[in-house]
Amino acid sequence: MWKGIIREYPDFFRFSDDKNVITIHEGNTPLVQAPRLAQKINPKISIFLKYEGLNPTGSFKDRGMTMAVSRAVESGSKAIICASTGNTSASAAAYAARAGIKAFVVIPEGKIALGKLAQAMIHGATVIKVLGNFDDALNIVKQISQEYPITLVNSLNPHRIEGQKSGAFEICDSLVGGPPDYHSLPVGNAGNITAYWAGYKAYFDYGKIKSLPKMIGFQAEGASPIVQGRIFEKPETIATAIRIGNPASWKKAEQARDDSGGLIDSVSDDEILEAYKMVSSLEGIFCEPASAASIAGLVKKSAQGLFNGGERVVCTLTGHGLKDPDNAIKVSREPVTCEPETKKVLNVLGF
Ligand code: AN7
Repeated sequence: MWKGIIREYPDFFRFSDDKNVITIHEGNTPLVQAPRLAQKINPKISIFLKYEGLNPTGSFKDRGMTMAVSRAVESGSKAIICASTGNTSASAAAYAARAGIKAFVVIPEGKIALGKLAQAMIHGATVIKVLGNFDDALNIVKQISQEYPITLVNSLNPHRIEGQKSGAFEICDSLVGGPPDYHSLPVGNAGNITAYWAGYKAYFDYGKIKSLPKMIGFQAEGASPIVQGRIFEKPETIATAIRIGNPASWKKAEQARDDSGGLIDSVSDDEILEAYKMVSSLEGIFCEPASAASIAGLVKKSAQGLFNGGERVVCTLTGHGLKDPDNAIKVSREPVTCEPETKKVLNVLGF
């Protein structure tokens, strides 16, 4: 049985006392080949989807949270705090519940997908909605964690990045033929692209792999500080998870991009929604809009001639589509209502 990333990768995640390990058996998510998607985007490349929506709280955040909360417990901390566009708060709330400690989460009012808010609430976190954006919330929790005995579990906490390296380990362990040529990710606070690159490099140094992928990251156009080289005071995008104007790991993401020979570009909300519908309708895999930025980016870069043919590309689908039912319903065909009669139903079916 899979025992969670800390216990599955003990060479990388060391704990002197196993009782401090707080886990909901995160990780071990499927790496699914996507031939119909590749056929549509570029038949000459192979696309694999790392379906992080299948983590315990439905996003990749659980990989970092198991580490951050375990280290917090190890150090005797009784409370954690984070700012969040939703998924970090859901994960923090769940792991705090599991650890029997308090969680305080600060979120931007009105800009959180419904499922994520429900998660933070049901796990018993104290949820504070600020009348501002994620960047405002992050500044507040940074200050509080510096002055009070509350552990910050945003990705400024280095244990978060440590744990998130495990996504790269799993890909290397399961992809036949070694690491991919390209790894595509959505970029918000820029922790995940930083963590994946660190994970690939750690596996390389450990002698587990012989090559490294190029990291390609995609921000939403209305929240693309790294692409534009300026802070966005008022970031806006339908992909609320990555509605971030001043990413905490900005410089580290640029380093991952440059060291790997990759790129960070932006995609429009329309391109994100198109990719969101494409992956769900062609592959049966439901991710949230922000996750689809990784696929929208492939569409854009493929059209611009990035690929020669034969490349293997992994896209991380960072969060589950069920987190954000409102957007799914908004972009889909309406159900048909009809009388409870076979004939009427057949009529709707076109028979
Ligand atoms: C689904 O929850 O920042 O570039 O506060 O939820 O590592 O920030 C979420 C980010 C991509 C971007 N996809 O990752 C938060 C938060 C999904 C996300 C990202 C997020 P980073």
